[in-house]
Amino acid sequence: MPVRHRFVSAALGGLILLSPAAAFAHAFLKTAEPGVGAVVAQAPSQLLLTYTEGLEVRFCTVTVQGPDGAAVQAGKPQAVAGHENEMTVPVHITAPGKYTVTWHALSVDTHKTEGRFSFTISP
Ligand SMILES: [Cu+2]
Repeated sequence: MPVRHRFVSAALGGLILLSPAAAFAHAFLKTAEPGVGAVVAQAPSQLLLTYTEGLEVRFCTVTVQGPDGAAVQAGKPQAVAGHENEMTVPVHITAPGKYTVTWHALSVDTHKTEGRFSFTISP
């Protein structure tokens, strides 16, 4: 799928951006740990984000906002060896509450996407 998408992009250039089919080939969030909307008992030491397409991790950014609205200490996204659709982000979470993750991704076909989700650490 990603290979075919790259071929089509190369062939059609910017026109592919206008095609609804292209939307499926961009890097959208597929799953996350902690999960989207999940309530978990244990504060994670890292987030794992899995996308629908391969990522250029060094050009991806992830920020996390804590229950008080303050920024949570989060490290740079890290590539996951052998899983080009995934990245991990070290986080320092010390309190229960609702956390909001905002991500900007650059996929291997150079398309940018962004999104946001929340999870909750139960008291
Ligand atoms: Cu794309």
